[in-house]
Amino acid sequence: MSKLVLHEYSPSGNCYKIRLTAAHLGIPIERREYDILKGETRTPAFLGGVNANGRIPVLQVGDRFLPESNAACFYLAEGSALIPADAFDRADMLRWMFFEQYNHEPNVATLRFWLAYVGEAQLTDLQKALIPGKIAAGEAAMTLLDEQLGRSPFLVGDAFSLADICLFAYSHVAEAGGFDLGRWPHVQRWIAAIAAMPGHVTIDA
Ligand SMILES: N[C@@H](CCC(=O)N[C@@H](CS)C(=O)NCC(=O)O)C(=O)O
Repeated sequence: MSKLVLHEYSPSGNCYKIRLTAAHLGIPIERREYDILKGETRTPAFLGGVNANGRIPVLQVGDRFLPESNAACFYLAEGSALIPADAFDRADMLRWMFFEQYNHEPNVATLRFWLAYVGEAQLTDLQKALIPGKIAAGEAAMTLLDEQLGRSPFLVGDAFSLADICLFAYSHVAEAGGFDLGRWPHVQRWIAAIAAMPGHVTIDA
């Protein structure tokens, strides 16, 4: 495999997903830190050379750059047990990863970032106005997760997959965004099970 470099902001759950995937697979990754609060992913050098979309994470594979956290996890896990062999289960795993990006991350992760990293006093009026909707949508996403995890130990049946890694990343730190994990007992059980797995690394490792 070509040399791997993760362009990241280490508190980000999107970046953590990639480190967690790599840790489970025993893949070494070099890390390069950017302070997104200082606009370090918006410089001409970053936009021109790393990601024209101005965001981390970006997984650099040799001299090629792969933005989007879930795509990077998928690249690392190709051919491993983190991706189900069965075609339906594999598509179902992707279903949860798309759900994560559309319903979960824009609410659960954004509230954590706004409240725990930017700070409520620093938010724009527009951001403040968006908070109630994000709370409701984040709670709905966590409830859906909880219902699924009440039916099976992991999101896609009995086997731990990328779907679990990608949804674990922001679910386990959801309280920093104001969500009460006590409302979702199946999610809590799943978080504890993942945190106890061999190969696990924490978000601040
Ligand atoms: N869909 C993208 C989201 C990437 C994203 O929103 N990154 C944030 C940090 S988690 C970022 O780089 N923000 C800095 C900025 O927008 O300037 C992914 O999953 O990788």
